Amino acid sequence: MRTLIFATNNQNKVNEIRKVTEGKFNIITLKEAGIDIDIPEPHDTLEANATEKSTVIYQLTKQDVFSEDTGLEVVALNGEPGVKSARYAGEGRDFQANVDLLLLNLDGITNRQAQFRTVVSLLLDGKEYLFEGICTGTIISEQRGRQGFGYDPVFIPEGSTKTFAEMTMNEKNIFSHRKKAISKLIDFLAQV
Ligand code: ITT
Repeated sequence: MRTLIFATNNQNKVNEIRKVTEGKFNIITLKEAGIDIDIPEPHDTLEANATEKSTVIYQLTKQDVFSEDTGLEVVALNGEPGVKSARYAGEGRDFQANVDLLLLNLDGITNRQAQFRTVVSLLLDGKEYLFEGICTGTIISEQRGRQGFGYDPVFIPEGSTKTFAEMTMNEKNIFSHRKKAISKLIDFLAQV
């Protein structure tokens, strides 16, 4: 089975992706590879940041690697927090502070449409391939549920009445942006 390094420091992402890649390919996390690095995300698109993360780790290891960058794009906020999702309320990358700021900025706004968008960057033998996954839904005005991470307690995907934070990981993966992008990666790897 093929082995890829997953260039992330977010253990929640690792857990979700391992659920769907089991038996398809092996994932080595940065921690497992002994790499302790805060990968920069300096760009203004998800695509460029995903490329940055996989490229930094490829240059270090010369091994096949993938990364992903995800943003929550809210229609009434002109696509924000978007690429700034992790640091919306500041450099502390505090999930709760980010959610609080989002709810504050949406206070009194009736259009609650939003989407999560994930861009996966795969570097295979040094060549890059990008895969996208989108999950549309709405932002509610209270927080519900304790599973998941980030903006999960305020996001209800289209087709559900539960927030992502009220779902098990398997349920979230029925709808998830990340699952959709990774499924495309899995299909691609099955062909090469
Ligand atoms: P790496 O860059 O190390 O992979 P990160 O947490 O910095 O991890 P991102 O730059 O992709 O990852 O951050 C996007 C932020 O968007 C993340 O910190 C969460 O707040 C939020 N986010 C991403 N995926 C999410 C999901 O599935 N559910 C809820 N919030 C999510």
